[in-house]
Amino acid sequence: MNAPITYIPGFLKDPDAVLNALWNELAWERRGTTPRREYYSNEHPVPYAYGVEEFKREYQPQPWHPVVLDIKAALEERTNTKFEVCFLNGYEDQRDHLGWHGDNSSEMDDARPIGIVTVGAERDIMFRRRGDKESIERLKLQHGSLCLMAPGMQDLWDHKIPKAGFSCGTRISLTFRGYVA
Ligand SMILES: O=C(O)CCC(=O)C(=O)O
Repeated sequence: MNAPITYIPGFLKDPDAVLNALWNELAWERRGTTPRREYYSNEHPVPYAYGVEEFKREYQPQPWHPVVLDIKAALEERTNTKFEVCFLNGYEDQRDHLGWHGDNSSEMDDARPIGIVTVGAERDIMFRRRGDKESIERLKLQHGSLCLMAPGMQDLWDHKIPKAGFSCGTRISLTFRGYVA
């Protein structure tokens, strides 16, 4: 793997409980034709915007779920890094997905890593250097795992969660990011 990531299987102690609590208890939003559910929390009371012009989307911060706060604390201890933002994606089945993008909006701190915690169905994540459509790398994100994307990576690399080529159940990703106030 050339992409600057660190993969840590078994990061969560009880991933089944996390999946059940978050799938059932969060006020998820599924917007229009967006092929997944979304939920955004930020310690700062500011909206998060991404995309441009007619593709621009804005999210108002939602209350922190205690389970998300516990995972945030464990991640901060493990990485010795503070994270102010968690963006959650809920994939209902194999059809839900997320296209190529970098998490490079200006309010997200590129000097800190981004942590993706996964619960539920095992799905692939793909990485490619921006502008290089040939050299795609894939990794399976297992139930309870952590994938750390290195500082600076979002300026050079894109990632995506493709549709799964097999039928599968629900998956949630929790993406922890640093916020530049
Ligand atoms: O679902 C995932 O694992 C990836 C999430 C992601 O790329 C994002 O929230 O920007």
